[in-house]
Amino acid sequence: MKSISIPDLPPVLSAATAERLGRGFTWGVATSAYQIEGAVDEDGRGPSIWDAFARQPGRTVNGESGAVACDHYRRWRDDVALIADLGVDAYRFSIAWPRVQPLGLGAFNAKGLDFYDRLVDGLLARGIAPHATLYHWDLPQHLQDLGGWGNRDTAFHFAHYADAMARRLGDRLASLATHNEPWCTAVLGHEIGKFAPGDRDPRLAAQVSHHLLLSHGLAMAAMRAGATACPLGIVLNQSSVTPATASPADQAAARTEYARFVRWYMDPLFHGEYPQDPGIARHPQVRDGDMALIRQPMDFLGINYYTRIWASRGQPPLPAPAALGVTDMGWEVYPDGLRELLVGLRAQYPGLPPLFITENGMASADTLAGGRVADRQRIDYVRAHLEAIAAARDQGVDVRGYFYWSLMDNYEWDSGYAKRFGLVHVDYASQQRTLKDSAHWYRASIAASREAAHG
Ligand code: IFM
Repeated sequence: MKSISIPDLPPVLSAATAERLGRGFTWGVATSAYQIEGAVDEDGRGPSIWDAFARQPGRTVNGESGAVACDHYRRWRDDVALIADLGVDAYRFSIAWPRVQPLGLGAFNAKGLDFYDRLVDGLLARGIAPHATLYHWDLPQHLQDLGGWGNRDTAFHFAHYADAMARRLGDRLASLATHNEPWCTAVLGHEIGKFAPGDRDPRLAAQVSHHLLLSHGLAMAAMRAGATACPLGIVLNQSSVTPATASPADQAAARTEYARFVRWYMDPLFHGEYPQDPGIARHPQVRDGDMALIRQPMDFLGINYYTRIWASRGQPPLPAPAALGVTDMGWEVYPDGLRELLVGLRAQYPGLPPLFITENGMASADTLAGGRVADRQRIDYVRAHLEAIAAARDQGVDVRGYFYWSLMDNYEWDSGYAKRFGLVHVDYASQQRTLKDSAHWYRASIAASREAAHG
């Protein structure tokens, strides 16, 4: 990768912030399988719910799918070199379940398994720690045909798949997470219909959320029984919640939103029960023993944070004042929400395992001009969120690392390819990768931070 010097690159992360992040802080970048791999019909991969969903008219912008995406399945060697060039410690990726077990049950696919073996070995050969996630939304279509996450059996199939992957890769992984953002699977996929499989059924969504948590518990039990060597955990998307006004009604709305978004997953995982909130009407069917299975010791918790939630009752939430602007997704930039969230979690869940910010980043309408992408807003965004993490650490929160979302521009689900989250720009016609200014800044900041922390 050609390194160019950027004349007016903003100053790197301050030495003071780097010292507060600590010596062993993990610097990483993240992606997921369906968003980058492409090659959906190659080497025996089975169809996933996202292949089917993207084919339905009107579901995604311009009908775009992950069929080609960043062609990472074929270009993975170059992409590993790109990751190494950024100077990060770690890379977070997901395993495509339908690539390694095309039907989601029964036979595994040797070529799919070999792909992840090669990827993990390639990362290790360059000194990059591989952090894998087992489920980042690409359910094998065959399981969907059998009822998907609405069918309790899917949780047991997932545990079997998890156990197989842990046996295959666990000796070389730096961590293994069961799910990425189960709230998105349950709510966006089954209540709002924005994501695959596109259902609009709140009762089903509540049951799906329970089956996802159950599948996490079953998978953890299976992987522990198999003496998996690497740390095990889960990745949740979370936000702080701000009431639109100080009125009791808005305060109550904020409590309900927090219960729906954060506590709905955290309480079962750490307290063994679902939250009771007057604003939550639907509860899933839970069988004896389920909650004990869900509540199991974890070695780490991954948190994905992008923005805060505004809550109000009776009228639509106020538009956020957005002092620091909004991203190309229309999401308010609010770094202090990350600090607030983390400090709250520490108080509410004693015994929390070490935390990693497994995703944080922003989409911007980046353009490549003269070999350069000047994405100053992204640099400001990352810096501010790293400072928020340092502030949370000052308040006693054990945050051990940060993964920028995303390594490179990729398929942003129903938004297609228009939303660019990457540190690296991708020209989809040529598959040319170009480091944005933020990538140069991230690399320089990591180097400076290591020096400061060790100094
Ligand atoms: O691209 C997604 C990712 O797949 C999950 N977390 C949020 C990102 C940005 O929307």
